[in-house]
Amino acid sequence: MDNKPILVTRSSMPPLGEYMDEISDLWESHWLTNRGVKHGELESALAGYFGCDNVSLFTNGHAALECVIESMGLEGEVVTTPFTFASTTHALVRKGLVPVFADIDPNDYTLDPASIEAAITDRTCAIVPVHVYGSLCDVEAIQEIADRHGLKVIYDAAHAFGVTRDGISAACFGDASMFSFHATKVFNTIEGGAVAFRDRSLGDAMNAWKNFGISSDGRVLYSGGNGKMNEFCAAMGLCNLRHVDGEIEKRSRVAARYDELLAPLSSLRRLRPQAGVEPNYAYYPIVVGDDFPLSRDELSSSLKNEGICARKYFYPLTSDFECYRGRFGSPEDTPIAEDISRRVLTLPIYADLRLEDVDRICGIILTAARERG
Ligand code: T4K
Repeated sequence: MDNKPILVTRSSMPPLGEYMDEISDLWESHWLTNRGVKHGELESALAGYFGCDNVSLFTNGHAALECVIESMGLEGEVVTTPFTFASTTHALVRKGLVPVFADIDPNDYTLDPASIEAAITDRTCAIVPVHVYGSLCDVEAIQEIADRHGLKVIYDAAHAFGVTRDGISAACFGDASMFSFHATKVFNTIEGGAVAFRDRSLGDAMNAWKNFGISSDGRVLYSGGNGKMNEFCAAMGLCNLRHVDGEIEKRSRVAARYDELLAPLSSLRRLRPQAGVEPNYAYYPIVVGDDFPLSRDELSSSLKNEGICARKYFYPLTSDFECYRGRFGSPEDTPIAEDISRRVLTLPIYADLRLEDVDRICGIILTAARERG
């Protein structure tokens, strides 16, 4: 067994020949971007995969999130989670909205509906929950709250590609869902993202926004940006989409091995299955309990010393970022999120991670616990 460093994830890539075949016609057409053929094919293929009517592609997930927020014309406060990647909070602030942080559920780390309800004021215009690690939010409770208060729901579904509940894709909940197709995600287009959305008219606004605000009849309607996915990224997506279910299946075997080997360590909390949810095994988070002999940071260092790059996704809370400190409440306002972010470590997981490497990672954790315990 070699002891090469193992990073937290590794991009899935199609066979090289398949990608070469997919891009070869670009050398005929010389059409490289601006809603090309591959772009159209990928939008249709994703709508089919998600089982939803409307999908709009973007250069990346963050641009997609900013665009859908702006296209909905939101103003005021948005109830959201601080337990997320920087992008979620940044998108709200950059669009002139005020994030109001609600707390998370200690079991699946998604927004707690009761905490959402408590954060709503007469200035609230929307809820932006995150399907963290691919765990689905309580979509029914959130929709019920949104309907009662007349709020939009935009899911940050960056982690939730391929996740279904009772056979329904994560893409089908709320008014819109943003997906990231970054290289580190379960499904990637190198860089890329998409919005799946309910109201077809939102598509016209988003299409204009991502092309400098220019509408299909040539009028300039918005001070838009440039968020167009290019043909090489769309081609990567077409190839990766053919393999993504197999990649998720391989990830499930990696997760099952972690589950088996870490089960004796009751002080390391693992993700629990959610009723009716088919997960995508995007991340493998463990939450280090008080009764574990090492702290989260000590465990992270023990792994790093052996070349294993686990990551503290998501620490610190976005409410504790230097650029936001004191502006939108404080981490103490969301004590569960604060506690989890200080204890969580995401272990390496990707489709081609060898089971013997999982054995090695778990061996390091078990040895560290035994030596300290
Ligand atoms: N909302 C949420 C909840 C998100 O998690 C994200 C992105 C977004 C929104 C925004 O979506 P995008 O605009 O990115 O589409 C990474 C990703 O850059 C970021 O996309 C992702 N979330 C975040 C959770 O993770 P870093 O700074 O941790 O990435 P980095 O460069 O350290 O890479 C992590 C590991 O991935 C490396 O150790 C090795 C592997 N890797 C990385 C790259 C760049 C590869 O195997 N291939 C690669 O090309 O942020």
